[in-house]
Amino acid sequence: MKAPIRVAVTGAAGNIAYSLLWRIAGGDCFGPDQPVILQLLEITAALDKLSGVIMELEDSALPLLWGVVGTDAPDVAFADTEAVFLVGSRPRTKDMDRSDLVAANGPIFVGQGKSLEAVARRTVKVVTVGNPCNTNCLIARANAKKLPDTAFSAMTRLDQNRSAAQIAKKLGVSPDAVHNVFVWGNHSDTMAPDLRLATIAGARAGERLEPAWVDGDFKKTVATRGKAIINARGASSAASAASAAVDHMRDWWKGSEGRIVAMAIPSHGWYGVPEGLIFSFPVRIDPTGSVSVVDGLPVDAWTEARIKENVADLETERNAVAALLG
Ligand code: NAX
Repeated sequence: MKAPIRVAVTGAAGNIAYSLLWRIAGGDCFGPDQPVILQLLEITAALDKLSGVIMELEDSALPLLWGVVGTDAPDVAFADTEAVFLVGSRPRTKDMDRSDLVAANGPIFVGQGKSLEAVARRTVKVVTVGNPCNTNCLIARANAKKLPDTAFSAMTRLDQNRSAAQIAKKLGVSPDAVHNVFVWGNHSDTMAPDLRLATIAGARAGERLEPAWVDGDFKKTVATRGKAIINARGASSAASAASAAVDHMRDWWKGSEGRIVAMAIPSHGWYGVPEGLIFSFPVRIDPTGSVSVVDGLPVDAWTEARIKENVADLETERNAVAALLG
């Protein structure tokens, strides 16, 4: 057994965490030989509920779970952490639009960014899940200037997984056989799935998919899936979001084994995306956790329009939170 690592999860009494914590403590993220100490952050009003979650974690007798800390203090939750899942924030409800969500959740990430800078490991990997996740990540990153850009990411893996799952269902193959699907941009209904490099069991996916289906049902289903789940369940995606967060962090921790995956990271100007915006790009991750954007892909007219649309939306969100960017 390795020495344990400290992993923080915020919003730990919430719906996504109720699935995510067991996946992390079960070894799905960091491997079957990597013990973890979970450091769980909640608002003060939810600490009672969190204590129930902690009792359940203990009762699960998970061999890799070497300790659990529950707290309402970010400096305790993030102390010495090597991996952080920023999940805590208010989910969008039927009556909220995106600007309501930006206003409600942005301030949370100022304090959490400062705390990460103060107490997390310098090599920490932070994935932002709480929505609007790209802009929340931007706020956290801006308030933790002493940490490198490479510490920060936002999750578009659920959009990637939804895309792969739709293709697998259409063709009657395992989702595992669908590789190199990625998405561009913002985790919102403007995000753009890109299938041009997709393969199915090693063969080009494009040859097996009708363009009319890709441009019609496929893109519409993936773009509106979050809303469809809210309408059906009366609550936003939880177990699938937890699963995507596990996939995101596992690939970041161990490498993507040559596969292209989607990750929203601070732009260094790739594909004309302004410096610093947290934008989902196609990336490969090596076994040391180093993320490389797959640069130089041809950009067709549809993709160019989607990149511009997502940049415009993210710039609007950035302007709306300008006061929070330090
Ligand atoms: P829940 O409302 O079930 O849980 C959120 C938890 O966060 C609550 O327990 C709340 O007390 C806690 N919280 C609020 N402010 C906090 C703070 N300052 N510090 C620590 N904890 C805090 O929501 P859940 O369904 O778990 O969703 C969490 C977030 O994920 C939402 O913003 C949601 O919109 C977002 N999602 C992101 C997805 C993505 O693909 N990036 C998909 C799923 C989901 O929509």
